[in-house]
Amino acid sequence: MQSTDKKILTIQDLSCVGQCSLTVALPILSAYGYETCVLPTAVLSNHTMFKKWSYLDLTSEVENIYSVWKENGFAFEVFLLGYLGKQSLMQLAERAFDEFSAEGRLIIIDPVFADNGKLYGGFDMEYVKAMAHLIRRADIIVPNVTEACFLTGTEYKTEYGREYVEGLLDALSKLTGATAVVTGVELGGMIGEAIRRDGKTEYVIGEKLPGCRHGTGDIFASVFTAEYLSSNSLTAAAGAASAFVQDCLRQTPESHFYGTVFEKILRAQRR
Ligand code: PXL
Repeated sequence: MQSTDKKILTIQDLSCVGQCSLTVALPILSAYGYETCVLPTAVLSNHTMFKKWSYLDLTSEVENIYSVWKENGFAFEVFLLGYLGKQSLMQLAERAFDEFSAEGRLIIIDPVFADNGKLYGGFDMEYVKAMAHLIRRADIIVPNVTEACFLTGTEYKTEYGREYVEGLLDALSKLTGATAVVTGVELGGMIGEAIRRDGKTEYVIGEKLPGCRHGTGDIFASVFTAEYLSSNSLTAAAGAASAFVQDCLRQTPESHFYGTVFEKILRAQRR
């Protein structure tokens, strides 16, 4: 099977405005040539970094969707999880792994609940605990440093060295056998990923651009997934995804405060 013959199911929210979750994953994975199926966990007016948002939880509809999927016999080779929003959806995600997996399936989980040392609006430690349980089902996890700290009960720091990062990776590997790709690792004025697979650590570190923008984690996870499926190399996929995010940040004007402009970079790749 060619990598682009793999069918991806991405499970995350649909934020109508804000360039995150499904409105990022769907165009990116599709542009890379993957048939991308979606399971929306919730519909929000916009993401939760705006002052206000509406929220429609889709837990009950997911049950309906699953029963029809069963009848239609659907199965997916790849699962990419992002923002789930509620613990009930974690249980439903586990059911999707059990009921709709094709042979050789791969599970990539981006825990999506915190950044910059803080939980996103609407999350609490119960959710974090449940996510620490869910990630044991993953093949690859892509938490940022804040999420890795919450998941492992490690103190969040803004200044640290490799020892601290190694400690985080050790703690993650006690929670899950998954390969860990920790994003937003800052070392010596640079930024990138720390990757732990089978006890070995690798770093993919590059230039740190000024400012920080919403949605970069979702862009990273989508590009990383697509690149990993085609290259089978964690470091190549992390490097390509970081470079993509950096290109997006360079295209994002100061005035575009609520998200990251990724569309122009996707379009440029087509030329
Ligand atoms: O980008 C992560 C994300 C996804 N979905 C929703 C969010 C956030 C981050 O705040 O609010 C709804």
